[in-house]
Amino acid sequence: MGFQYTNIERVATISPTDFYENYVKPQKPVVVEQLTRDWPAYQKWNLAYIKQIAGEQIVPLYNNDPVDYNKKVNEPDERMKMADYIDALVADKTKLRIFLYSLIKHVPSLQNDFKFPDLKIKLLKGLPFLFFGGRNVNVFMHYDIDYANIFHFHFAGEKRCILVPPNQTPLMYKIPYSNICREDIDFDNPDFEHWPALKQLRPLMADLKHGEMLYIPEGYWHYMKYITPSFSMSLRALATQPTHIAKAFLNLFVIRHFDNFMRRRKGAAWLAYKDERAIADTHAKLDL
Ligand SMILES: O=C(O)CCC(=O)C(=O)O
Ligand SMILES: [Fe+2]
Repeated sequence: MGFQYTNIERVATISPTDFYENYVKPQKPVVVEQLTRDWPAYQKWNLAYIKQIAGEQIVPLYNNDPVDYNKKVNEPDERMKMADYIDALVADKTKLRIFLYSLIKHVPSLQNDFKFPDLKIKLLKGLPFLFFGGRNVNVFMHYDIDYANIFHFHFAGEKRCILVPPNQTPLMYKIPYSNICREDIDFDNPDFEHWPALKQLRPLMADLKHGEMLYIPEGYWHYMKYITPSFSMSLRALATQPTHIAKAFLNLFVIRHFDNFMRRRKGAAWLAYKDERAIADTHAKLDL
């Protein structure tokens, strides 16, 4: 038995005001299917095109191994020429992912292919991050440390997105001082005996196709699975809810540095301590 998923709402198109009133204000996820129809990217962005214009770039790649205390958060596991990486993706020969990489900074012509849409919320105008992955490759469950609103556009294939609203965080076996949960939870096939709090979890789900955009509100947990080799672009807007703004500051300026300090000082013992606390804290809150 797996999770009981609720499908995320979908609209073909939406006016900026309706988007803001119906989704941003109530902090509700939605898929907008046709937002990119008039972008050059809708016609152009596929893996062959990226290989052609960015093939010579050396890109940072991540595997799905558990957190290693020797490594800083976000340090890449490998680097490769983009052309070789895309060949491996298409041939189903790699499990490596590109995560939070500003390919557009290195290949500025990509900027002409997309627009910053009017969604009545102020988008950060810095260059957006891209994410790539191969068939059946998943992105670990997390929420973004800065509690941003995320506008996640998908291209060149299909991807499954699982979301969990922030009010269900007490069920998530969250690792203290971080924005991830226990890495040994299999969200594709959850073991409810081992993780009893997850029985109460009610995640949301959307399968994104080429050109579709998923709105991920502030603090929402997200777990992704690339169904076919493909890539995504995330535009972002700063947190607007006062509690989220406060938590974002705390994360960025205090907690992150404390966690890195403790890793350096205590190494594996620090990670083991946090792993235990994730279970103890979750079960204590729920009387399990
Ligand atoms: O799709 C991915 O690889 C991760 C996307 C993500 O975590 C984000 O946009 O914040
Ligand atoms: Fe994220």
